[in-house]
Amino acid sequence: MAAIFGWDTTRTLIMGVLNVTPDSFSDGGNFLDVNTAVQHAREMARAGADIIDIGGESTRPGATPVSAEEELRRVLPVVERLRDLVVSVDTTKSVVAEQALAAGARIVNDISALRFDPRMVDVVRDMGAGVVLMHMQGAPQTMQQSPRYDDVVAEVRSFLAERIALAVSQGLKKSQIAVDPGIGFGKTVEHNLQLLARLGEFGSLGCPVVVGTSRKSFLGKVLAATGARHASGADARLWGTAATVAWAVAQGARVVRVHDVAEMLDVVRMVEAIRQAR
Ligand code: HH2
Repeated sequence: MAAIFGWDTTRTLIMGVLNVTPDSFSDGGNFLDVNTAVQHAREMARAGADIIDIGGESTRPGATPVSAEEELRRVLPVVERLRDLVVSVDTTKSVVAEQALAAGARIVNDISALRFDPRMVDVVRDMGAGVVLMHMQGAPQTMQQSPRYDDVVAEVRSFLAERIALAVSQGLKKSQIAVDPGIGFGKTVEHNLQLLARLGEFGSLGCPVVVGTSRKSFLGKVLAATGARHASGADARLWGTAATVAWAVAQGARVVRVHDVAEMLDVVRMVEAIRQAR
């Protein structure tokens, strides 16, 4: 049986998104209050989320960076109240990761793949946490200005292979690591589509693949270009998300990071049922 962050499962795991930020692109401002955030996390868990991914800094293109103090102020009180759930902390700062892990989080979701903070690898190793290594070209402030690749799939794949090797050379076990192609992080619509189309090529990295397409802007752009009925509304992002989640699971994604947990759970379980019948 294949392992994800050290736990044995053949199921695809659902990572429910909880942004305790004022400015995240889809749920910004909704969960700044601790009680509201905790309640939403519990609703996602009841709806079927295996992991609750808590972020205190928006990574949307052009977002304002926040200090470690502010990120901790947003994230810690929520993590502390969810000790009974599996929590990942979406951060690039080692001090935030360290304190969140001490407060009960079990996974670090690092969109910089351990690059932005040299101490992050030590924290993950010393605290025995799981870690998601995600690809991003550039930094959130500038990443969408003119993303460029010769072969996006080959370049993202070789970046992730290097980051896995670095992490292992610093003492992490491969079983602690998952990888993520970073949909929307320094990528055009076409780059995102190519990464999804060839997602199966990431399987040979030997780590579970995480995919986050949920409600991202490329969905609306693709649908608008086809003249689809819901192209510019929230529905486009929901049904577009469903299509990409189904595709990603069929191509071997082991974890899907989503906002709409109940809906995407149905999508994931349906794809798994079809796969089992094969
Ligand atoms: N996407 C976002 C944030 N963190 N982490 C991983 N591993 N993969 C992703 O695709 C990913 C991520 C962006 O989405 P969201 O958290 O909804 O928005 P914001 O960054 O504005 O808070």
